[in-house]
Amino acid sequence: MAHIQVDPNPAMSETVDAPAPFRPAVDVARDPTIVPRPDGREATMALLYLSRQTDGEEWRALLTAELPGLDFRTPGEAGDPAEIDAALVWLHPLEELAGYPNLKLVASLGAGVDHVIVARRAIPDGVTVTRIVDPAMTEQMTEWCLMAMLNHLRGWDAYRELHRERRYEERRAPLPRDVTVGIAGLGEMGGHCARVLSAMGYRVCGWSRGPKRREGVACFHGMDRFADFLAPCDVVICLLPLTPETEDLFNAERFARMKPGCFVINAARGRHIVEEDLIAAIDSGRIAGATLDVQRAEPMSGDHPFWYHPRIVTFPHVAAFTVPRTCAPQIAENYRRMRAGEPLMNVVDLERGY
Ligand code: NDP
Ligand code: OXD
Repeated sequence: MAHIQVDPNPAMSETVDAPAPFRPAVDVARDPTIVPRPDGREATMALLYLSRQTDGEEWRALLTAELPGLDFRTPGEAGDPAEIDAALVWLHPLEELAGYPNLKLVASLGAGVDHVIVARRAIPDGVTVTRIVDPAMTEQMTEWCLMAMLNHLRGWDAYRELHRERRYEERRAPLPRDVTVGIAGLGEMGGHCARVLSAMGYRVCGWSRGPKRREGVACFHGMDRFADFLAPCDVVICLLPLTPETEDLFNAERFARMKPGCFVINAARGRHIVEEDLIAAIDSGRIAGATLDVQRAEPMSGDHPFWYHPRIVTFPHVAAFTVPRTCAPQIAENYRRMRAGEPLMNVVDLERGY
């Protein structure tokens, strides 16, 4: 999920290097390329905040501190569409972007950009789309995946039950070296998770689109190696972007070929999994259970079977938050670069879809 207004864990600030205050080399309050407005008013360009999740005031404060003179607008302040040259977006209908003739940058406030890609037709040609890449977010994701995996491997639910029943009983847990964890997606999130799990002694394999070499990770790539990647896994963690190739990837056929007793963790997007196939695979005993941070429809309806399944735990898309404090510098820097005509960071390949 993308976005919090209040840092959920202020203690984290000690572990994240504060970037040096950003010094703009261009005056973001004025753009000499802008043609004067017909009414004679001085034209300035503005960054528009479009998110359903927060009112944007925290981003306004952080970004205007980074870029003095920045004209930051929320939808109620949008004004003349010709004055908008950048949009900061999260889970907001993006069709209106088609009406912004001078738009140059669409910055996703999340790491995932499927919410932008679905509205691609509304984004004028030549507009650059960027996403968040932030170590503070990556660390949260690895932490969440570890939590989900260890709860399963070390029998947290079973011990809770025993505790409630005041029963003092041992349950065996496998050694890390005997557990194979498969990570689908070896990018920013998956790559970090693979490194950490490998350092902890797990057997780690990873799957990506193109070939990779990662120390301590058995790397597979391409759709034709997906089954080979899955076959030995005791735990599978999905950290893929949602694209036409990765939608419905985990379906009945794939579950049937997975190692009996495999545990499924999804922290990417709900649409990677055919939900009824997952339930059937768990009910049949093939799959041990699942921890799912994401679902096909969020929030899930009240009668969604996941709520009632004893071997499925859901989370409300909270594995890794976008922390405005750690992400504002990269957004500000990209806005400055865009104004200066310099190459941007964390650019999304719209053809590839991530
Ligand atoms: P990256 O773009 O850095 O990495 C994506 C990885 O997936 C790459 O290794 C890529 O392969 C691989 N991949 C893409 N398509 C395919 C394919 N068809 N077959 C095999 N591998 C493929 O993304 P991030 O790691 O930053 O983020 C991953 C996803 O996590 C996001 O897109 C988002 O949906 C989700 N996310 C969820 C959050 C939450 O709170 N639940 C928070 C943040 C992100 P290659 O390296 O070869 O290109
Ligand atoms: C995010 C995402 O960044 O889910 O939160 O993509």
